[in-house]
Amino acid sequence: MIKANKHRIQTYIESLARFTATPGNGTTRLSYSKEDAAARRYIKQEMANLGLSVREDAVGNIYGKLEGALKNAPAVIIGSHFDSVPNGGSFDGPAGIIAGLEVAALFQEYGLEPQYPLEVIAMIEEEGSRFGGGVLGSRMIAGQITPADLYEMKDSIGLSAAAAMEKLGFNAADICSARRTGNDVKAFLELHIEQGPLLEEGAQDVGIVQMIVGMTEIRITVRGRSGHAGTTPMEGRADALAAAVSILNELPGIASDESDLPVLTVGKLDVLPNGANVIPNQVVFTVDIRSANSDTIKRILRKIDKLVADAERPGISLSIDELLYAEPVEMSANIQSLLIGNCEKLGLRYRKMVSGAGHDAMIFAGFTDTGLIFVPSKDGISHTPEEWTDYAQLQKGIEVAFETIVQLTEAKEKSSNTEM
Ligand code: HGY
Ligand code: MN
Ligand code: MN
Repeated sequence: MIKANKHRIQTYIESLARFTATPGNGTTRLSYSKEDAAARRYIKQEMANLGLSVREDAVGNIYGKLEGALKNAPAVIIGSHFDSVPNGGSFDGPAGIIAGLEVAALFQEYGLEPQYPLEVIAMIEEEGSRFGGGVLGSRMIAGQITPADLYEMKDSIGLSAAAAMEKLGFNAADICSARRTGNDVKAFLELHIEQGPLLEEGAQDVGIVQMIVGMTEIRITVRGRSGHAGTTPMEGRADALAAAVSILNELPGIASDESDLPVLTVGKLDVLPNGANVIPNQVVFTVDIRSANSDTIKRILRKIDKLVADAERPGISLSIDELLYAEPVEMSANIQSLLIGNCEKLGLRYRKMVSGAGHDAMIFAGFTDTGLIFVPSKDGISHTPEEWTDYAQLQKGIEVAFETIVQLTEAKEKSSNTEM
């Protein structure tokens, strides 16, 4: 059995973790930031060191390709994202990119030639931390985003995604050239940390994801009238925060009233002009809703629409923008069975599971055979600097990914030209 190189895996993870805007306080690596640019240079260099042909698409996704024996054949892609949440961990995203790098390294070390080309991918803006919504790199690959969308998406200082990518030499107008389809992608495999407690609690090595829950992210803007905190009577105020609180108070109950345990999170909230002695004239907050049942999500959205309508009053106006909507999506049964067979072949404990977290895999599943495997997260935590996966565990997950990529690319040993 071919063993992955634990030391190399650890070096990759620790090297990527260096590219953060908050050293000592987790990974903060926003898309198209200077930390992105530094991480990008490192990833491209490591791909080149592995003998992969390296390119970036028009919007900044990075590819490293190992040509296959079959010319112009659809590729098998493995990878994940290299952006992060603010003060996140070292493994969320990078674990999947490093799985791709390590698989490519093993192909080279053991003289394996894929029949179908192998592509390692590192995608931007899966978290949506800079421009909202999320899975943006993969949605651009899937053709779900237009150049106009990229001019409309703004970061916290009002810079558009189009302008931000241009600073790194990418070009929103050329987004169509980033498009991939089932004609040129045979399969996509993502390895990711579980970001939950189940594998650790069950002492399993690998999670085989059957489906990813549906999710939506909306942004609610409440507009009022600012004024002096001391001289404006309470009567007649158009206090945007007071109106927002009337909605915020009701949101948790809307989710808990549902029977199938959806989750609802208000993760971002901005109060403007944010002065202690100024009545707020604008409040903007996000609502992240997830469920395995899309009817539940739609029912919750309707209830929020009503809450927003009821919050209208003199001087107060409200609007809702949808930043992301993704239906629940099944992972490929074929790839699930390959993954299970490889866990059994390697003597690894596994469990089938549902992903409550979103991943680029949910977008690739819309146009190609897609698989997603999890490795355990210590104490089930993620999106914090304390996020951790033992390197021995990451190594096991990568060995399952390696065996599966060998099958998907129909790799053969170069010398004897025999099947693996
Ligand atoms: O939000 C998520 O589920 C993922 O971490 N982007
Ligand atoms: Mn994440
Ligand atoms: Mn992730």
